[in-house]
Amino acid sequence: KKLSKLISELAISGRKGVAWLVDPDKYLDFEALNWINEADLDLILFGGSSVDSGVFQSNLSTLKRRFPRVPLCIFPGSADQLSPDADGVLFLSLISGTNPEFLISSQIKAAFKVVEFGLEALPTGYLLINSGELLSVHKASNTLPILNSEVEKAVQIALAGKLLGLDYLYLEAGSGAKEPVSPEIISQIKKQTGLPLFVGGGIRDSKAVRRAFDAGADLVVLGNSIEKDPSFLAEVLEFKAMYNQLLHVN
Ligand code: 1GP
Repeated sequence: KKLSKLISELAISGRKGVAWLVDPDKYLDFEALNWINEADLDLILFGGSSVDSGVFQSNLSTLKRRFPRVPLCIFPGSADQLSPDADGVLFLSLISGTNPEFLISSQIKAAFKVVEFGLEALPTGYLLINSGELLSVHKASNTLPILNSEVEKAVQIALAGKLLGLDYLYLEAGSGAKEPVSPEIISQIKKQTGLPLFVGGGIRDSKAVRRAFDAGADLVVLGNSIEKDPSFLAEVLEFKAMYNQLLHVN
């Protein structure tokens, strides 16, 4: 199934999704994830800020072999992180900053390869928003986050992204953020753009997942918390199933 179809089905139905972010640099402990029912996991995102390309390719193939039925989308930290073995790529533009490298230059570098590999590209506005912490994504991108208190500014950027034709928005607090993107910003951006929203960074318990879902996130992205405790993925998938069920009963 095409990734765009999967995401628009979620956004249109109001059902919520969970995406597991796998860092290509980290050892993948599949034993710890043996119980996962593939059907419950909506999406795997694969990528990171600094990755050796050999490790990237081999871990991606391993992941695809292990979870053949879970859609696998590249979340590229650079133009080198592309592979024909994935189902698609978040074609990100970091619109919360003004670093040309991440606004357009990396995308130019990647363009031929994306087409050659036949990857489905999801045009996605990437916004870094948190409570003022500087995390690895800020250092890597050489941009500052929008603050959780700057609601209007965040909405303005998101709207500009929509007007430019971006189909998806990824609201990112940064991996390991102390505070995730605020519900207020999520809900205002959802209300004023209507675009499907990925929300990630610093989400480490079901309460935070619920807050993001309630505010309007379509897909919550979880990285660190699963790395630390793989059973958290089970917990969240169960929570999501319950949330979706309640949503449809009421
Ligand atoms: C980072 O949004 C993701 O790009 C996930 O962040 O690792 O904090 O879950 P965490």
